[in-house]
Amino acid sequence: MKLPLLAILLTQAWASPRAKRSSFLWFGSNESGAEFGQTNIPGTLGTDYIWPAAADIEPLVNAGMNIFRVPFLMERLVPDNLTGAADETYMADLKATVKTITDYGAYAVVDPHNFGRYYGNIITSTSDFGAFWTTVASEFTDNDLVIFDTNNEYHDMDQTLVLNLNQAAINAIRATSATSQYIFIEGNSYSGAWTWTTTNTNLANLTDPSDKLIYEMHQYLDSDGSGTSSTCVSSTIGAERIASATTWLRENGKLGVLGEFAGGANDVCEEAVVGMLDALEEGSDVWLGGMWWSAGPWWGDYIFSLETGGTAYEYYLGVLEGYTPGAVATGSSTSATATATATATKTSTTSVSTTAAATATGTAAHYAQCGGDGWTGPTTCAAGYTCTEMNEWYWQCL
Ligand SMILES: *[C@@H]1O[C@H](CO)[C@@H](O)[C@H](O)[C@H]1NC(C)=O
Ligand SMILES: *[C@@H]1O[C@H](CO)[C@@H](O)[C@H](O)[C@H]1NC(C)=O
Ligand SMILES: CC(=O)N[C@H]1CO[C@H](CO)[C@@H](O)[C@@H]1O
Repeated sequence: MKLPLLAILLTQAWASPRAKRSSFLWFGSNESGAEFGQTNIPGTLGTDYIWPAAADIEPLVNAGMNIFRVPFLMERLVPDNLTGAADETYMADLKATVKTITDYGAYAVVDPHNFGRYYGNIITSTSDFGAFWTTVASEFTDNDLVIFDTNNEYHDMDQTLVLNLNQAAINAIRATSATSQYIFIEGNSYSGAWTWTTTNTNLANLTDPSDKLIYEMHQYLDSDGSGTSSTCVSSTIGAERIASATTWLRENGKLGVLGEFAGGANDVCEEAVVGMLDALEEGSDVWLGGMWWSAGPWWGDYIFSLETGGTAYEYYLGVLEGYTPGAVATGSSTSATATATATATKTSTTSVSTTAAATATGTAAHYAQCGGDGWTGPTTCAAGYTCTEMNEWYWQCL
């Protein structure tokens, strides 16, 4: 689809190197914990795994983030078999975590972090997979801020099976009354953006009666693209690795989201991350946003931790803030400004309670979202600003 004229004009108006205003619908982070302890299933809450709490999420909401991906394990949710009943405690905790996120007015991505496998075996039964999704989607039918992510990072699987599993999930979700929520599709080969066009082109054939499919791709910037090293290939590798996927989305009339990305805390990676996010924004006719990998309470000194005080929180939060929906930020950030911004955010007195209240009932502030498909927040703008369509998913107060 084409960028509306207004968006083009605004993009140009803001294209000075010193300032930019994000046109993303979504920008946020993964929130890890419930998928931890994969060698101990079901394992014990608090020992093997943990759910992210409001205290983990709130600093990122205050930084402007509005989407959080919640990984969990299918084996813990439906321990007996894919068609079986949910474990009541794990399901209740998943629902509580989702509610914590959506009560902030943010989107919660429900992410079975299973790589297309169940108890280590590739899932081959599309009807069983559909049954699993019936169980999950039935719990979230009345919350428009929930997004269903069919599965994390299919890999080394038959390509037609990946297509069929995704379609079975879509069909099952829509057969419940969950017809208004977005569904995130993932592909084979770890859903990599850089290999999408050589691997996942058949997924263009997926269909959704509600027409709310988003192609979720992942991209890391180390040499093997695995996200296991803090060394990036080059300062331009980010933009390079997503370029062919951008073209694919456009040529096929699809929309995408970068569901996982990260880079190490160093200059080369920072430039590569900024270059990738700028390229995504330039492609915001097809890219709706991104999610950092990852925040969560148990990351410790993990190279990409976006948990308060973590490596990426200190180094990258100031950079990432510039890409939150409606944000106006200086074009370049350093670790020093990131830390300063993070500190200011933490000690801010007008924090989340204000944000949440405004989202539920009040007026939207200058640059805030005020409409678009699936939007349930305020649609009137603060005095002096007009709710303006950026695209069908995103209206904002200008
Ligand atoms: C699946 O698990 C449920 C209990 O959750 C049980 O009632 C059912 O018989 C199981 N089905 C199969 C095929 O094992
Ligand atoms: C989509 O499906 C059609 C009809 O089955 C098929 O001809 C086409 O090759 C498929 N497209 C892709 C990209 O696989
Ligand atoms: C890059 C990265 O951190 N990937 C992680 C994705 O999630 C799984 C499960 O938590 C981890 O095993 C990977 O290391």
